[in-house]
Amino acid sequence: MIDLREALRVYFIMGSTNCLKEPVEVLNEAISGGITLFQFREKGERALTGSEKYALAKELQTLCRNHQIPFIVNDDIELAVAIDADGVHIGQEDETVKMVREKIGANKILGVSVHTTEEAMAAIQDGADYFGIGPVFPTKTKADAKPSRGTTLIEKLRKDGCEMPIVGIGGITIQNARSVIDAGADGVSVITAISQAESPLEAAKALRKSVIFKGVVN
Ligand code: 3NM
Repeated sequence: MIDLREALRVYFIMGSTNCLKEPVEVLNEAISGGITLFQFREKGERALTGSEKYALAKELQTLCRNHQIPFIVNDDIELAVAIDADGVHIGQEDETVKMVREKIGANKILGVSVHTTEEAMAAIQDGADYFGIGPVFPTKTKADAKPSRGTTLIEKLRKDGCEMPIVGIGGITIQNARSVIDAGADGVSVITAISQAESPLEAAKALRKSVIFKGVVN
């Protein structure tokens, strides 16, 4: 069994539409730079579908397996089950948490995006393993992202005694990542900070350093 809190530390999300070069190359660099988990999120204009999406998922999953990096699929439960992914991540608009848990079984990781305390409580009841909370900072990557609200919900949940593993998401960069951890998150999830970097390898390295090395408080 993996240590989920550890695996969530440097959480990289990507699909073909986010990449400036070949997705497999970007992910390979990100892994070399020290990401701890990968989510395949094939969305947006010109996103792959059908057999092309399946083939890319398999290729990226193989790369993750070779490096013992957990591989999670965004939204597409059928794909996750078909390729035996390590888990899925869903939003509030997708199938209910309960239904997804039933479909994937007890052993896969189930991440859920939550925006309120109520959503968080319901997700715990229904079998979530971790929360994605965002957007912490403004982001251009998700067209329908809600207004950014900083780390207020992360702080509130921790203050209320919630021990669920949490990752912050949305507009997170090497510069601001530490503030998300300091607010109580276990990790940061990023798309742009790594996938659009000139060097995804150096970006992943720097992000890992800012998240994992403690004591560098400005
Ligand atoms: N979900 P970037 S924000 C996929 O708020 C996603 O739930 C969000 O991309 C949420 O790191 C977001 O480029 C986009 O800002 C994150």
